[in-house]
Amino acid sequence: MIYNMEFETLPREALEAIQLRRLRANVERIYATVPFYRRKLDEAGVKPGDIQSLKDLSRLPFTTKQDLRDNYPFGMFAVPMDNVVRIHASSGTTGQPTVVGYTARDVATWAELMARALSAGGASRGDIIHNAYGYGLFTGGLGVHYGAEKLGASVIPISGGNTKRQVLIMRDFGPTILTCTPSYALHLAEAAQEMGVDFSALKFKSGIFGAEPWSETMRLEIERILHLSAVDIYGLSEVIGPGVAIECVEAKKGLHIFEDHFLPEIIRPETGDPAGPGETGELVFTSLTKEAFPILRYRTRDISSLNYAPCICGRTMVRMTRVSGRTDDMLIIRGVNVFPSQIESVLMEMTEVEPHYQLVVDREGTLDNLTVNVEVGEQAFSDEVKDLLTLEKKIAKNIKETLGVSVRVKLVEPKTIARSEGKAQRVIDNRKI
Ligand code: DLL
Repeated sequence: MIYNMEFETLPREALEAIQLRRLRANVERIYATVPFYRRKLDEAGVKPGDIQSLKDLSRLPFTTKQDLRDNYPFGMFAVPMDNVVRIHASSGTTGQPTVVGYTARDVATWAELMARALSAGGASRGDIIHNAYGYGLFTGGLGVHYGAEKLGASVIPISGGNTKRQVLIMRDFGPTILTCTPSYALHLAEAAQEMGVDFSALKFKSGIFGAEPWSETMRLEIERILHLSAVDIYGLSEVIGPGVAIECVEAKKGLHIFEDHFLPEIIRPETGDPAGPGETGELVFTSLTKEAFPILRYRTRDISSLNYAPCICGRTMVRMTRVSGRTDDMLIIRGVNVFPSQIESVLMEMTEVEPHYQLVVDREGTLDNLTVNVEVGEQAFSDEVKDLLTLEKKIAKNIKETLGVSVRVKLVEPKTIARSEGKAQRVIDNRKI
């Protein structure tokens, strides 16, 4: 269902008029309030008044993660701390976390966008949402929570972890919508099976999964195992958190971006030039309405493309293709560019393996080697060694044929790859150590 009929179905012309008005006001305000941006705009020789059309967006300088780090923690806030009611931060596995703030109005905007998102994903009043995204500095838990309440659904604020208890609550409370990372969804299903709780007997209709890359074949696998309709939700702390874009449950063909609040672009990552229509490149966002932490042309490093074709669901908002990976996730194995999600696609097409895998990159001399560790079921593992070797060869051959890269494949025992409660760690890079 469309939560905000007026905005989500705006004709493009009307939408662009709103975007331009908001963009101009935003740049004006940012220039006046954030010294960092004022300096950047001055250096680029652009004045807020120069923004006359949406095309002028490309005159503005980019903002990078490094800029956020340089201004750690609150240097890019555009309002006094008195007006900041919430602070979140990205997990920051490498280096400093990036810190973002929200005014009361930002929290309300975010709740509205998450209500739209949950609604697009199949939720409505009367649904019970089992929210297993982590609560805390991570934006997933609280983002979904506020959206669920705004929608009028009942939210179970279970957060991540304590997996067995989650299964009991799913059995007893009868939630109808599951929200968590796709990798945690699989972990929950596995725990349920061990506890004798049958997912097909639970009441889930939809799962709203995101915060990490997952492939189309992984979607099918999750839908089969969890007996629900799985949709992809995208977002990032720097832009607002979850609720930047979501697939509609009707089409599941690309994620509608809430363009009345965020202006998307695709650029060529090497040059920063705008990509052509439909071309795949790096996603860049400019916030249009955020008060505490507005952002201009933020380079997400996420790889996607934009599709302006109409969607069967009736929403007019542009769709981004699922994020296949990040520019900094790309592995270069003997000259071949490889994204973990491409390996995942090949693995998930094979019925012999389980949806649990990890990639290990090692350097031997000057060569980088990729080892794909993937689990097989109990049955396969008890087969003869020669059968396992044959399967390893078959997987390596499929990867070679699809991606053009030679990898080592190692079948591992069931449940030996670490399960995640949040974002899965798919790649172990031993080259950095
Ligand atoms: O992961 C926000 C979020 C929470 C999104 C819950 C969806 C659901 P960060 O921790 O700042 O925010 O991480 C943002 O995660 O730049 C992408 O690289 C990745 N990411 C998020 N959603 C998806 C997705 C949250 N659906 C970073 N597919 C982003 C692929 C995703 N990658």
